[in-house]
Amino acid sequence: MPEECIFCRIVAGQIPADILYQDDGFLAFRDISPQAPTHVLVIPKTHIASSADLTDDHVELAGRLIIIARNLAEKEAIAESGYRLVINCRSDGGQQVPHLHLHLIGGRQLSGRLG
Ligand code: DGP
Repeated sequence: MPEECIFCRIVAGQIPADILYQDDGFLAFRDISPQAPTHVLVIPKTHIASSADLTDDHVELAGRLIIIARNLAEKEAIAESGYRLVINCRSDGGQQVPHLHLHLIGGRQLSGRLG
């Protein structure tokens, strides 16, 4: 675990977070700076810096990430109205925290703009 990684520190329990879900491999918690009524981050517990660092060995991990977000959308009661799943990657993608995370954003009408 990189000592300086904020999300690894949340996984280790060194930084508090509003945790909604966890299992052996994944953690989901509310974003500290929510952009919508529901804004949850789903992360693998293992440190993977970005989606650009995924390999063929991560097919199951990448799939689980989306399924966990899908299940949380049900729990948050936004599945029917809809939501957005976003992965920012590296500098041009606007990634601020270099630990792979999937944003689950919903609970209001989101803009059609992607960038
Ligand atoms: P991104 O730009 O995709 O790297 O988004 C990183 C998100 O992480 C951003 O929406 C704010 C959130 N975030 C940063 N630090 C913390 C933290 O310490 N706790 C929580 N819950 N969220 C954080």
